[in-house]
Amino acid sequence: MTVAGSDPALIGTRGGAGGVFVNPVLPGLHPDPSVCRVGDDYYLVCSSFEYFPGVPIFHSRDLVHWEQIGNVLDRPSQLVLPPTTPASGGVYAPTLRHHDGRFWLIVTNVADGGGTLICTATDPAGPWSDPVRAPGIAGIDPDLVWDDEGTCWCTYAGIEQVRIDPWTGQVLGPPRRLWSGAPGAQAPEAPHLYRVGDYWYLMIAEGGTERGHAVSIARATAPDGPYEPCPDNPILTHRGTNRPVQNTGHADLVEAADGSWWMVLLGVRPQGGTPGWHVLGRETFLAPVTWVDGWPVVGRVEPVMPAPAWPARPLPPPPVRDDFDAASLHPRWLSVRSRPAGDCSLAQRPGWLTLRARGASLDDPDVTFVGRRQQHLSCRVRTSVDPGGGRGGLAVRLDERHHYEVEVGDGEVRVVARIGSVLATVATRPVAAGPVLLRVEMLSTSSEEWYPGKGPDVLRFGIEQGDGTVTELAALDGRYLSTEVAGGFTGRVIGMYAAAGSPAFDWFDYEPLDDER
Ligand code: 6LW
Repeated sequence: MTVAGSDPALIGTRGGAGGVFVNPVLPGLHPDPSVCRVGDDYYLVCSSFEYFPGVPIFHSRDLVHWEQIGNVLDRPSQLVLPPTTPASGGVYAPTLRHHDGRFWLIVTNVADGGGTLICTATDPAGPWSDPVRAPGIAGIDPDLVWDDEGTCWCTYAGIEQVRIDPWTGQVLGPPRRLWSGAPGAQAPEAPHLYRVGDYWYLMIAEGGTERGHAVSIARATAPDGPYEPCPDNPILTHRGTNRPVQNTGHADLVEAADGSWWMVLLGVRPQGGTPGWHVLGRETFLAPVTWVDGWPVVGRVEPVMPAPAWPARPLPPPPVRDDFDAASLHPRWLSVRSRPAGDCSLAQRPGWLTLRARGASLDDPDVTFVGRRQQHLSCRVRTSVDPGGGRGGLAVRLDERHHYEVEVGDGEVRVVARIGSVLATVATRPVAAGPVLLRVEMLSTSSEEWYPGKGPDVLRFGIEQGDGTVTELAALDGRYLSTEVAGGFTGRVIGMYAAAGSPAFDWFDYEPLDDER
């Protein structure tokens, strides 16, 4: 399969040689990107919702290839997501900035006991400080910027603004409404404020994060306005088009070391027939920006785009297998809401990941789960699980109400589908005691298979014998694990879970099957 609208000969170059790069630059559930530059290094953060740890942080030397260097909120003193946190609640839309020799991150935790949090670090890989709270910020999507006098301005969804002391979280005056984008447009949000030349630019998202999503901008000669809208707003939207990337919005700007400007933004890749289903969540895309008459101009956001002028800095592909031989989990691994140390152990059985059950299934907001984002439209995931006297397996999760899993326990393997209020065991088969190799393949709909009602992909669940023989147990339509069906702001996360006792996992393979990388 090829990326729609792209030249297959260029696929896989990801910048440099062919003079192009491949979008999304951060595939899978990586929405609401915020980016900053320090010298020749770029850093980027995303929303993380009900998953722990929170706010993944990435490093790049070329804006195209990104390596995860940690998570900003990686310990309970920084982030508590109680079981009352709904799916797609939790951690929304951070802003990352570098000021006066240190990194600053401001973010909203919409969970009970959360609020606006500000953390700081000298090393972006961490440790990050425990957060200070900013109860005077009355909206999501907070941004921080400093003026020449050193005053820090916080601008948030609405669009409102207040001066703030970022060290204490105290606001230093009443909030002021700045500008709300196109009259009548829904959800003016995601503000970022930049000083460029003589102007302050206020860039926002509007129209909602679905197909109507857009980016608009206004400018003023002072950070608190008055703001004059760009005559060409919205400066970016894919609404009403048939382009492969949709929902483009929630953007941030960065000036590269060579003086060129770039936008990072969220977008989705709907698959299948009509109305199109996106299953990987909202992903991070990159687009060049030019300045014309004092306003930024962004073209179409395409799957393959002309690369930046500087040499590409590709990264080695991540290993297919995690053997669970390290002392701690890689930062890419996510748990649902919390990860109590005793419930997730690499030491209990060395070389294995042992999970101790809390909730009895993926329906439970408190389930013990360790997973990673699905990042490719087509991929294969395998794990070897020894259920011991318990129960556990391999799940593809959208939220508590939308998940498929293949589970082992009580002498059998079963495939279970939860779609809203419907719960069905779709296949069962006896298995001997001891480790069982579980697998799921996600296969994206190809253009030959397309018809108007065709789903985005098929999920094939099975078990594998030692000799590689595969027994397929069930093939399920992927549309029910899409954002268009489940609702919310996230995408698929695939992982291991415990439903009873303490199942142990020897390894976990994630193998891309897309041609594009
Ligand atoms: C985020 C808002 C948005 O706070 O979605 O697309 C919300 N934009 O700005 C959650 O990601």
